[in-house]
Amino acid sequence: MTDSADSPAMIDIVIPVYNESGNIISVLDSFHEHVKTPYRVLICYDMDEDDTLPAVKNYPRDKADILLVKNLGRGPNQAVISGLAAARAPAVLVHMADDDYNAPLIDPMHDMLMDGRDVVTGSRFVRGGCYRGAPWLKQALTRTASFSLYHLRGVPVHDCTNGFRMFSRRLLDTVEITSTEGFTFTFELLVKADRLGWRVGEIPATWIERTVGQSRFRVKEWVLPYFCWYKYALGTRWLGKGPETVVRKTAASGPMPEVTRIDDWEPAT
Ligand SMILES: Nc1nc2c(ncn2[C@@H]2O[C@H](COP(=O)(O)OP(=O)(O)O)[C@@H](O)[C@H]2O)c(=O)[nH]1
Ligand SMILES: [Mg+2]
Repeated sequence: MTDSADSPAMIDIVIPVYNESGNIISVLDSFHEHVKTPYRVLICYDMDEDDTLPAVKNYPRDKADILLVKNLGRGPNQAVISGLAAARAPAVLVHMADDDYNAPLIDPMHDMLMDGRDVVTGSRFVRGGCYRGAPWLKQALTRTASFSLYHLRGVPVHDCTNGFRMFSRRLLDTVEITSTEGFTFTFELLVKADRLGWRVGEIPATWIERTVGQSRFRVKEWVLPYFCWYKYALGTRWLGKGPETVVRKTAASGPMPEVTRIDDWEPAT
């Protein structure tokens, strides 16, 4: 375990990974090319044998400051939650390992966060955004949920479930995350920030189905956990549920994940 507090990073970029050796280098290159705000990358993996780890170990040290975060549980949601627990920067971005096209948005998202927002979401469903290549059922549910929730005044942004989202330190230090499935952490943090009465913002973003590897998204298994947060969002406006109903983090909240500096990591023998 290493202390992850001694970093000058203004943005900690949390990336859940599952065998992403074919994608991760172009993602790290995209950060190096486009992000001017000091940042650090937290690679959040499940298995010691994950092929992403040797790939990032070989990445030039002068191009990225990288920490490895071992998932406290299993699956992408817990991996991200583990990364959020290890993050220390004032702004924390969740970014997917098959996305090497949104990096130009990171500095503007950081500017929006510093301007007083607690969540800045990439939005696929606004002018300039795009959502391409997902299976039809996932597309239909995602678009319907986002469209209806915006128009029912559930949330003030047009994309409720995008994982590509930046969060403030204040929000991460305040809210207890209870989601366990899919990528519901992102829906939960959005609707809780809104219920707290804190500002959320959006920026047009792109989402394209991966071309390397297979999606691990399980639409039918995860639809109910997503629906819970849909109801929660409606409860804020329509049932008058206020900030006092948002479960707060306590000092004792959650175990800390194992964090390894990339220099200290060795492949399992
Ligand atoms: N740690 C971890 N990361 C995962 C897991 N499944 C997916 N991911 C990561 O989550 C991100 C999005 O996964 P993907 O399968 O592309 O989902 P989709 O974009 O919704 O189709 C990628 O960075 C994956 O590597 C998992 O079981 N554990
Ligand atoms: Mg994907």
